[in-house]
Amino acid sequence: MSAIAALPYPWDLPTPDSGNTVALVMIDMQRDFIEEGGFGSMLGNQVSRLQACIPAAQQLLTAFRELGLPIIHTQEGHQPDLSDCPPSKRTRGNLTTGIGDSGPLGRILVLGEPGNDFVPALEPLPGEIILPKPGKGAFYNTPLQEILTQYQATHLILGGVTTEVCVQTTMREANDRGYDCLLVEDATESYFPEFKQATLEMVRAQGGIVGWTASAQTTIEGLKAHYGTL
Ligand code: TIU
Repeated sequence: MSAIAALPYPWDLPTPDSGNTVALVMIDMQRDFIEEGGFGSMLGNQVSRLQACIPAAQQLLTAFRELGLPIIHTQEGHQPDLSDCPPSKRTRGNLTTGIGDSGPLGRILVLGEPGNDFVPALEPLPGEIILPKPGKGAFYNTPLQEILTQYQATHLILGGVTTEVCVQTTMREANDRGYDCLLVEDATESYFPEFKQATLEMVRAQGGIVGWTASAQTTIEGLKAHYGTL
C-alpha cells in the first residue's frame, strides 16, 4: 500500500533503515513573487493570490522539521552584476522596471536584496539548505543534484511558486533525474488559477507521467504514519 494512503497509486516512501529519504523542496517563496513591488508585480501580476499557499507550505515545513527530514528552500535571483542573467530573460516580459533595476523592495530579482528574501512566514531555519538559482528550474546551474545525493534522497515533495513556472520546471527536471515526485496541491500557487489546475492535472496524467499530487493534510498524515509518529 502507498505510504500516502489517499493516493490511488503506490508512492512508497523509503524506509528509515534503507538510508534513503524524502526531501522537501520549497520553491521560491520569496517577496519578489508574493509581495507588491517585486518581480511578480513588475510583470503585471496580481501577486496577492499567491499568499493562499503560505499556510499549507508552513504546515509542510513544520512536519518536515518535526520528522527531521531534509528541507531545501530555493531562491530565484541573480548576482548583483547580472552576469548569470541571460539577455533573453532581462528583456522579456511586461516590465517597466526590469531585473536589476531598483524598485520598492530593492533591486528586482537580485540576490541579497530585500525583495529577494523569503516571505517572513516561511523563513528557513538554521541547518536548512538555501539554494539560490538563476533559472526557473532548480537544477540549472546549481548543486541541487549533489545536495540530494548527499542526503540520499530518492523522493521529493514539492511546494512553492509559481506552479506552472519554477515548480513545474523543477519537477520535470527531477523526474528525468529519477526522483519520485509529489506536488502538494495547496502548498503551491499561480498567478493564473487555470494554469495551476492544468499543471496539477498534467503532472499526474498518464499514470503519473511527471509524478503525483496530494493535499498537504494527506501528505503530512502519510509522512507521519510512515515515519512512525502518529
Ligand atoms: N513569473 C512567474 O510566474 N514565475 C517566475 O518568474 N518564477 C518562479 O516561478 N519562481
